[in-house]
Amino acid sequence: MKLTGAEIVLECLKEQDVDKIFGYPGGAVIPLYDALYDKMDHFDHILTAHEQGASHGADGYARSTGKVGVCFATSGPGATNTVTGIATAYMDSVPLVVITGQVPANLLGKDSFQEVDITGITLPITKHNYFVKDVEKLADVIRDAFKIAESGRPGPVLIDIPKNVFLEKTTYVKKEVLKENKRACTSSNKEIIKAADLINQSSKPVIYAGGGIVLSEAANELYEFATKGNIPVVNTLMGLGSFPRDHDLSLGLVGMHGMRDANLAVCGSDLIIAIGARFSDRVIGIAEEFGPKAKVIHIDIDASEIGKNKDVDLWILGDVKRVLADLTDMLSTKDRKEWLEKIEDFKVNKEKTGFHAENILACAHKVLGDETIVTTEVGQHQMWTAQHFPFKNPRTFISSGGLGTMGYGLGAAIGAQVGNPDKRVLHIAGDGSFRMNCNELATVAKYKLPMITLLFNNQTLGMVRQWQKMFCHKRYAETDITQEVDYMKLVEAYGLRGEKVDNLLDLEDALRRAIQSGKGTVIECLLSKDDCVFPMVPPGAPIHNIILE
Ligand SMILES: Cc1ncc(C[n+]2csc(CCOP(=O)(O)OP(=O)(O)O)c2C)c(N)n1
Repeated sequence: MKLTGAEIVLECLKEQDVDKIFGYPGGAVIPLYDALYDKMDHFDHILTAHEQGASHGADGYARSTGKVGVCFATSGPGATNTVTGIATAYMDSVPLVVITGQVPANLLGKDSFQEVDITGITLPITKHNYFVKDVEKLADVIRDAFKIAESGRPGPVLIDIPKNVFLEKTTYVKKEVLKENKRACTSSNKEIIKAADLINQSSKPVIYAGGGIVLSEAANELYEFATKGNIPVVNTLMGLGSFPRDHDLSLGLVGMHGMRDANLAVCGSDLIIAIGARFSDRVIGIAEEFGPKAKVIHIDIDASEIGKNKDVDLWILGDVKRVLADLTDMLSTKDRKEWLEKIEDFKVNKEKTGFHAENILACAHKVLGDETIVTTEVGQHQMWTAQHFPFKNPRTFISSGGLGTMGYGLGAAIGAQVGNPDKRVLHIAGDGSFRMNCNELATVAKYKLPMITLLFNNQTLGMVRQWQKMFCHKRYAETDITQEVDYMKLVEAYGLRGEKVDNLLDLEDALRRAIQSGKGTVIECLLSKDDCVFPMVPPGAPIHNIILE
């Protein structure tokens, strides 16, 4: 069967079981959209307000469903608008396939209208990228791109296709996608036996659980492993939801804004078992003081992470799901009572009163429930959410960890809602982040998405202000964003529901009304600009150096 390049792209997406595409049309991809016009019975195309929103949408879709997110953009500015989304996905190991149009081959290298070297630009922020000059190669490139995006440590792949290649014809032969194992195990049984011995001998072990557990669908295996050995679990930002926060062994977030018991458990432990985590600087502070007396076992699928940020005593390369299952079989059952009691003493139980983030999040959890998918922007609201929303399930906390992208959360929430139409999606935003990409409210309205945004309006770029307060003698340079925008009018202009609240009772009512309405709703919560996120470890300090208030 002879098809155009554009038709081949769509057939190859079908081969991969893709039915949701986030994108935005333009000159170089007009042939692709023209082919899409005939395939609307199969594909749902989500037309965002901006290509950055499309890239974050594909990312939120991927993180919440475990599938590859797909994004289309035109050449030039369309392509460059996806760059932040691609970098965000790259830093957090999210599988994306981004397809960009390029100027026709005869105009390449001439500074043609909307010509930009997007493969050059995205080289350091993609797992791999392709420039397809020959329509004969197109189908296999797309198949390979999906394989690369999903296999091993996932990541974004970009395919740049000149307009003429979309229009040229060649024979297309459908290929079945083999359901092969995407994550191979490369370490031998010897390492796993050694690791089990170390764990069985340890009296003060800690599991340092990262996003690799979520990516490998290994939450059940982690649960079996931790509970059999009675080993406490600390989570990275990306690892939240991989272990139920309401379990006695869960110590929650570790690192710069980690819980006191989580940070002190790591510092006092004799064995750190790092699973699908990368010892990020925001977690470990000073590498040598992250568990100074501890041996370290590192389990990861990506060999390049071993020893990169922290020296380790033993490593196991492979799919954490399989490694954990094997390790659990060799684990002795222990109660580790003394160690767990010691950790209990590290806890701080200080309840906040009033309309504070902690209570707002508790209220949202009470009304919306455990199954809710929560996305955040970047800043104080993000850290409060990570600290206080009791995530129980993997793929329910969606946030830009590695790149820290303000403006990520609304697009990601749209992607999560599109991928999970029957689930509740809650987007938690700071006012600064919200302003960055609130244009995507148009997308929420267009597709009638019932998602709820909690807009934490503290009239400031709170996290930066907090650093200015703590480390710059309260010299608040350019962090005030006081009363400049009437968010309720803005929300109304997009045809969505808006409510403004300043107390917990009204918030609860507003949340219930939002659910009942089934309409996209923004609830603006009025907060004090002086609220700070604690605990906090100063940047560059060891993680036992905890400021509590
Ligand atoms: C795109 C981008 N620009 C700048 C920053 C630096 N930054 C980190 S947090 C923050 C303030 C965020 O303010 P807001 O969204 O209001 O959230 P809050 O901290 O008040 O909860 C800024 C400017 C960033 N992370 N991303």
